Amino acid sequence: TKGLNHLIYEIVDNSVDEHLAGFCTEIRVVLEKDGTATVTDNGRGIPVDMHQKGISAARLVFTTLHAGGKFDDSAYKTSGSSVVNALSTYMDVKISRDGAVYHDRYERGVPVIELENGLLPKIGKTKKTGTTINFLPDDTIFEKTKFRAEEAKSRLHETAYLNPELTIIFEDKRGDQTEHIEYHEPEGIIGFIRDL
Ligand code: TSJ
Repeated sequence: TKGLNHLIYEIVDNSVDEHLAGFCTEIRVVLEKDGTATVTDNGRGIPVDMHQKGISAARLVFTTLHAGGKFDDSAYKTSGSSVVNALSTYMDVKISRDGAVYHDRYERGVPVIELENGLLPKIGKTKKTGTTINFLPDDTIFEKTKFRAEEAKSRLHETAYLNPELTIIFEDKRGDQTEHIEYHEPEGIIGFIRDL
């Protein structure tokens, strides 16, 4: 159960990195009725350009295990996402950048979308930028697959204290009515101590 919730934090950490790079002000975490989690940010969007061997950079983020420093191009230092991908029944990816929405999808870590000349297909137009990940933890790997809201809220609140200019929105849609909480802690660690 600890590892299950950790899947969410591994994904969120990438958005926090984008915030620390100066490009993301809001992260949304949704626990969906179907047992999936959705993480959305308003950062630049994972780069989708051709990277190596004719494969989109975004595809490499989700199919390369980075431990050991083999994936040492620091511009693409997304971590954890390939592990979460391998541990998910499916993972759906939408990237908004350069005026388009790009789509990718995996089942137990294996891509199920065909690249078009090495690039992800476009499924729409947008003026926004950002990244959305939706995933279902694999119930053949995890004994229990129900995310724990209280633990997630506590961790996301701590992440907000540590990043005073970031807003983290949490939604739990699994119950009869949606729980909606916004974490924004402009006083940072000072506020954390006060609230303790
Ligand atoms: F990794 C991931 F798939 F899990 C994930 C990454 C999940 C989520 C919700 C967000 C992200 C993510 C990655 N948000 N923002 C970024 N940014 C980049 O990957 C990025 C964008 C631009 C550039 C650049 O040099 O132009 C470089 C990077 C690493």
